[in-house]
Amino acid sequence: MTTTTLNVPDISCGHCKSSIEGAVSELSGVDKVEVHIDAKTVELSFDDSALSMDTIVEAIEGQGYEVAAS
Ligand SMILES: [Cu+2]
Repeated sequence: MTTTTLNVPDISCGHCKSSIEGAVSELSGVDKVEVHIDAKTVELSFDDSALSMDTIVEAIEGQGYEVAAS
């Protein structure tokens, strides 16, 4: 299991939170996804043998949010 936090500067409200959490939680291999609106971060825990970080980033970007380089 891999745990990481992504910076997503465009997160601003509950709608952002639900669209990102919804899209990422649909991916198989995701154990936990939590968007922190104030910090503009996405906290993740996932099975890295089932899922790559790129796939998660693509799911977030697919919702219209850019993931900042960490
Ligand atoms: Cu929003």
